[in-house]
Amino acid sequence: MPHAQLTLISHPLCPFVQRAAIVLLEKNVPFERIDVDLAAKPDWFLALSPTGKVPLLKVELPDRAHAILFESTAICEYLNETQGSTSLYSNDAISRAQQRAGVEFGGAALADAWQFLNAKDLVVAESKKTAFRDKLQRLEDKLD
Ligand SMILES: N[C@@H](CCC(=O)N[C@@H](CS)C(=O)NCC(=O)O)C(=O)O
Repeated sequence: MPHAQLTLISHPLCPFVQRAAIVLLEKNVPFERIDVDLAAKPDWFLALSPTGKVPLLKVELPDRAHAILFESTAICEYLNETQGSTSLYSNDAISRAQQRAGVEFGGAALADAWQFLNAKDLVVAESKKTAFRDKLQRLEDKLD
């Protein structure tokens, strides 16, 4: 497969961006990172992002037009499939399903945390805080 040039369009505090960055770093893949001010989204970013959210991954391949990927899970799956020969998922189908469920659960927890931190009113803040705490408790229980 030809070598892709990768650009991660990011925000320094976004946990969903961190997911993609972790996969890139784990796989030792060089990439460029561009941080966007989400409080004043630039026009070029709004033109690229179907949801107005980060992360985006720009994939430039020599033999085709560049692609813009969005949604951290899809970006991580793409990176896992295309970068290096070792998958970050288990070879065992049951474990793999459990890992994917963990990714889904983690996404919901990260969304609660982000919405809590960015809540504009107390009611939302309290409800997101409770939801985030509940999910952390489920993780604690699992660790026990
Ligand atoms: N489901 C998305 C969530 C991404 C997300 O919520 N990103 C936040 C920052 S952490 C964002 O860009 N928010 C900007 C906005 O909602 O306007 C993913 O997994 O990529």
